[in-house]
Amino acid sequence: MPKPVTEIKELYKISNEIRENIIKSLEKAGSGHSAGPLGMADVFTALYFNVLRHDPKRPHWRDRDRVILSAGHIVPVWYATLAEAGYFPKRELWTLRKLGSPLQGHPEYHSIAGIENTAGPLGQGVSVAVGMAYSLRHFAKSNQQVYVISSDGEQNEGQTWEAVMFAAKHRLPNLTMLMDRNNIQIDGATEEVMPLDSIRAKYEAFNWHVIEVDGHNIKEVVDACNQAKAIVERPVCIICHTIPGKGVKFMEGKYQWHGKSPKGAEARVALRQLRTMGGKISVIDSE
Ligand SMILES: Cc1ncc(C[n+]2csc(CCOP(=O)(O)OP(=O)(O)O)c2C)c(N)n1
Ligand SMILES: [Mg+2]
Repeated sequence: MPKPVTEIKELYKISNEIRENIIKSLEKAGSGHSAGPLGMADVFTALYFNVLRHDPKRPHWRDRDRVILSAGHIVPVWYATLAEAGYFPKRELWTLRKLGSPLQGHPEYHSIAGIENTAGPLGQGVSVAVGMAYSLRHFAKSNQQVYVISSDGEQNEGQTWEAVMFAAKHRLPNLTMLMDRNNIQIDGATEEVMPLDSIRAKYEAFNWHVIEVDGHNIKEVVDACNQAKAIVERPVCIICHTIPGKGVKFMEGKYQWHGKSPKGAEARVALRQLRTMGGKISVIDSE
C-alpha cells in the first residue's frame, strides 16, 4: 500500500500534473469532456494520494476501498489519476477514445486496472455504490469504504434518490458520496435547468450526514473524508463546491466546456496556464 502524501504542496503538484494530462489526453482524443474533469482533479488527488486504502500494484486486493464514478463523463480525471498513482502506464492516456483503447469516453468495468464500474447513463453509479457498500458490510462483514463520485446534474435523476433512500434505510456507515457541486450541467446552469437548492437540506431530509467543502482545498477534502469515516450511524454526502474547468481561465465556469475538448492552440494555452499555476513553467511538449 503506498504511503499517503501528507505534504499539501506535494498534493497540489500532483493535481496539477493530473490536469495537464487531462488536457493532453483530450487534445489527442479530439473530443470529450473538459470542465468536469478539471474541476474534480483536486478531489481525485485527495482521494487517491491520501485518503484511500488501496494498492495500485494489486488493483484486485480484497481489502481495498472502492471508488465508483457515477458521473461517467468525467472519466478523463479518473484515468489521469489512476495513471499518476501507478495503476497503468501514462502512455495509455494518449489512447483516450481511440478505437480499441481500454480508455473510452465513459468508463467500462475492468477495462483497465482501477476502473471499478461501468457508467455513462447518469444516476446508475450511486445504486452500484450503495449495493457494494451494503454487501461489503452485511455479507463480507468488512470495513472497507465505498466512495461514489456523483455530480449536481446527476441529482436530476430519479434513480439517484432511490439509492439515497436505500442507503439511509440501511444506515450504511461505509458509504461516502463526493458530489461535484459545480453549478453547471450539459446545457446550462443547474439552477436554470432544474433547481437543486437546497441540495444540503434535501440530503439531510433523506437522513444523510452532510459536509460542505471547497473542492479545491485539498486539505478540506481530506479532512472531510476522515470525518466521514468516523460517522458510523449514517451515510455521508460531501458536497464539493468546485469551479468547472478549474485552472484554465477560458474554461472556468463555462458550461460550454462541459462536453468539448481543447483543440491544438487552445490546449497549448491551457497547458501554459496550468504550468504557471503549478509553478513550473516549461517548454510545452506534446509527448
Ligand atoms: C440518464 C442520462 N440522461 C442524460 C444524459 C446526458 N448527459 C450527459 S452529461 C449530462 C449533464 C450532467 O450534469 P453534470 O454531471 O453536473 O455535468 P458537468 O458538471 O460535468 O457539466 C447529461 C444530461 C446521460 N448521460 N444520462
Ligand atoms: Mg455539474
